[in-house]
Amino acid sequence: MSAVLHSIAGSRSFRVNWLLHELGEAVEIVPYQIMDGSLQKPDFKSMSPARRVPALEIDGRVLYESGAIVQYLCETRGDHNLMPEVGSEERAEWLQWLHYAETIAAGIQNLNMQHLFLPKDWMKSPTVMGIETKRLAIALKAVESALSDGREFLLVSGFSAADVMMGFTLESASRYVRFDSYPLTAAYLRRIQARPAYKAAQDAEGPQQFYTQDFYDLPEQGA
Ligand SMILES: N[C@@H](CCC(=O)N[C@@H](CS)C(=O)NCC(=O)O)C(=O)O
Repeated sequence: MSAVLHSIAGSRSFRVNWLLHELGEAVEIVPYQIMDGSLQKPDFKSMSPARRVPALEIDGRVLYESGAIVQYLCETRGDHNLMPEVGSEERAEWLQWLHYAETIAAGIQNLNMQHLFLPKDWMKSPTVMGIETKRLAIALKAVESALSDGREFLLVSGFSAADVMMGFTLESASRYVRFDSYPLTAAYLRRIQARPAYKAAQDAEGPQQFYTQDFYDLPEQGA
């Protein structure tokens, strides 16, 4: 039986979708939208207590935290090079990148709320937007710095599931922070977007529907 991924196109569920494609695992995608109330339906709430995607039905269970799902898939699916073994030199670094993707994602989520989801301008805070943009820019420096030794992916040994956690996250970050100051990160993002499994996963979930601009500038202070 194929895995069933409850997903919003262009959201964190893309991590799971992409990893399943990298692993060559069959997946059925059930689409949701962030603002249409579909995440509040009883069937979905019983699978994901925070009412968020991804939720993955797999191996007779439901998992609902993207980093945990990525690690679970790496641990339960054989024949891949997506995870350094426990005790190996790169294991700690891999785990750190896996979870650091959520540090970056949390900043994006705060900016999504301000720029996209608060319906009235008076609800938005230019101060919060400015602070969160700065914090996101600072968090991105770790990625640029890691890539400065010439490595192609987050681990020196090559592509891994840490890149799967980070990849979509950087794509979203580039809507709020200009990557001109992060040239290595921009090139890294292009490398991972060129992977056949990344493209196949995008085709499987369809176009994202909440960003309507490539880049969101900060509002004028006092506007
Ligand atoms: N830490 C969780 C975060 C899940 C999450 O916040 N997902 C977002 C999409 S990227 C969501 O479903 N948001 C819906 C909402 O906040 O109502 C994970 O990585 O799975």
